[in-house]
Amino acid sequence: MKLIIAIVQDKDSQSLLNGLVKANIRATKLASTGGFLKEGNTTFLIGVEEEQVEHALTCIKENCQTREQPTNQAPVLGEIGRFPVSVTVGGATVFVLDVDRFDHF
Ligand code: 2BA
Repeated sequence: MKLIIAIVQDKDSQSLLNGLVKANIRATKLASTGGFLKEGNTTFLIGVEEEQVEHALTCIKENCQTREQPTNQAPVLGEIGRFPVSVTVGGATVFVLDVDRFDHF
């Protein structure tokens, strides 16, 4: 079994959840906060059998898009102070982990 951890933008979370449910893939949705932008994002925990991993990743790719987001977290420019620039966020940051043991009581 594998555990997929997917960090996505809040704007994509509902369509991803719908896509996963439609694909009969179980998931848990957690509220999270990005360390850089310090803004809300959504983390999905998705437990799947190995043969479902690619299907789940396709579902994530299809439902999550990249967006430009303004930030004032850029490096300080001398005396001018922080300068608002934009960063490209997402579609999704994904980790696929081996699961040693899975119990469902
Ligand atoms: P944030 O940490 O809020 O980062 C938002 C976006 O800011 C990132 O998008 C990236 O474009 C930019 N960014 C992040 N750190 C940066 C830095 N040190 N310098 C310049 N730009 C930086 P994504 O890469 O798509 O990441 C989206 C969210 O995924 C992140 O939100 C964070 O919550 C999570 N994430 C990304 N990489 C991660 C990792 N290696 N471990 C854990 N979480 C990660």
